[in-house]
Amino acid sequence: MYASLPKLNYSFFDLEPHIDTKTMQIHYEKHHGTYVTKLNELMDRYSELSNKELSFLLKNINSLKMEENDKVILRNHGGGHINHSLFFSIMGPKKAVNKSLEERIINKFGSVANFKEEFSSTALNKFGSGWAFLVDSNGELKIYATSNQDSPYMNGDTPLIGLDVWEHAYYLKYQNLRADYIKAWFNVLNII
Ligand code: MN3
Repeated sequence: MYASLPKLNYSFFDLEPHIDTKTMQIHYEKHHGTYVTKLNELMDRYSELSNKELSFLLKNINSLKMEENDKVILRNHGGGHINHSLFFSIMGPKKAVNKSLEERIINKFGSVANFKEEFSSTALNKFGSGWAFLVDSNGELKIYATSNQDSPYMNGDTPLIGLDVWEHAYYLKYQNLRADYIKAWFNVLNII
């Protein structure tokens, strides 16, 4: 099996009241679970690529020896797996601050508050389903949004913080109020 659902370091209810238990459970077991299943089904047919890291496959997606419609599966489900693995790993009920990342953020954006403002605005203004990311782009920090499950690795960048703004990430609790979800999410983002 190429990929597996990474174990969470916390329980589904641990992010209450900011992220509700039901959303966490469905998001992790059903949504992330499906990305893993579909990615594995794909990679079963490309065993010659199964010794490569997923980040490598996404970065080199255009030059892979793979059918075009299978590249779409890799982009959507491989992207889905790698994006959600990051998303679930940077949240938690207790702070576990990454000091070096925080220092880089302050150097780049002036303060953590400034970073949050710019990141929130990017997440809020992403039209439709997608993600807001903080990435390392050749040593420089950048914030941008991607559509669907597109991964920053496809741009040659390394994602450091990712916020899922698909409606499945917040609709049960926040309905159409994406801004409220984004604001609440910073309470459970635990690495800064
Ligand atoms: Mn999601």
